[in-house]
Amino acid sequence: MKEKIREFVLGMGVDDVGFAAVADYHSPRSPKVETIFPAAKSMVVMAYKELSSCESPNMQIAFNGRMDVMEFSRSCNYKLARFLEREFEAKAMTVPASYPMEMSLKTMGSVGDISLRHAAVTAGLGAFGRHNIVIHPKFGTRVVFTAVLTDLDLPSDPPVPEDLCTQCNLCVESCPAGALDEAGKTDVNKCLKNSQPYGIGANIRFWNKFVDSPPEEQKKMFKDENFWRLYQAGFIGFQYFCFNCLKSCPLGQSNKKA
Ligand code: B12
Repeated sequence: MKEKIREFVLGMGVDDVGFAAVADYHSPRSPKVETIFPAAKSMVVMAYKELSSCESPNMQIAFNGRMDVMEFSRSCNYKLARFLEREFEAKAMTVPASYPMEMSLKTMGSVGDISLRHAAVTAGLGAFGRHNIVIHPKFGTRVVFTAVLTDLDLPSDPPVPEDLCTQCNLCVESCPAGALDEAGKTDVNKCLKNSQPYGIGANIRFWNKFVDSPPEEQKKMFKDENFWRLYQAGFIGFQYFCFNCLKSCPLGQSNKKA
């Protein structure tokens, strides 16, 4: 069954796929899988190579590369879930690349319903690096994941045996926010402030200032590029303006065939 699923996933153009038994998935900060899908027994985790767009100093182009992967991955999630339902009469539920996500004050929008990094490690698709993201044995750090939860009883793939991170520290040194200074922990606030400058914090600051400003100042604020960028974020959704920990990692930079 795993081989049939693997063949289907790779046939869609996904770069790699792995299987994680729910019993082997441990992400202490994430919700329990049974609260999402009580009958879930396994996850099919898909890995997508990030485009070279992440190297661009032009942040529209850099983030557009991510939007392409997210759009493609959403369609692969749906196609795989339908394949499992059709071919194996399974129940299947999809896990998004990023959003939607729980937005309570407790988590502040920083905890996904399923931790795709922990799922990917369990599915043998890589190992955590010094940057706290997962390094794939072939695609290095430049990889993102989605998953499909299913009630099919599929055993986990073997874990990646070796430590893939070379501890070169380039990710730590290139983080403009110092968010990776403490090993094993990303400082979420530092990362967010720098990487999503037009997120919820900027929105609150803008509108707070707006309501306290006289009409002439308000007119000026609407002409300011800050407002135009917030406006764009309003219909695009979240946007990353930093890819440094991903693009500085030497692992996965080359697309050349061996
Ligand atoms: C919310 C979120 C964020 C938040 C908060 C991150 C966080 N600390 O969890 C912010 C905005 C800061 C963020 C930033 C980034 N993110 Co993000 N993010 C997510 C999201 C949606 C949820 C993450 C989550 O649930 N975290 C909560 C829990 C699980 O985290 P945790 O228990 O605290 O675990 C942390 C540590 O304990 C540590 N850790 C846990 N176990 C172990 C074991 C070892 C050995 C080590 C060393 C560390 C370690 O790693 C975690 C990171 O802090 C996921 C998608 C998803 N559904 O998983 C993407 C995701 C994690 N993000 C991703 C990416 C690529 C990024 C960025 C590079 C942004 C960008 N420009 O693309 C940066 C990287 C920041 C970094 N170096 O840590 C990818 C990672 C892919 C990969 N190769 O691993 C994911 C999986 C999205 C995807 N679909 O692929 N992200």
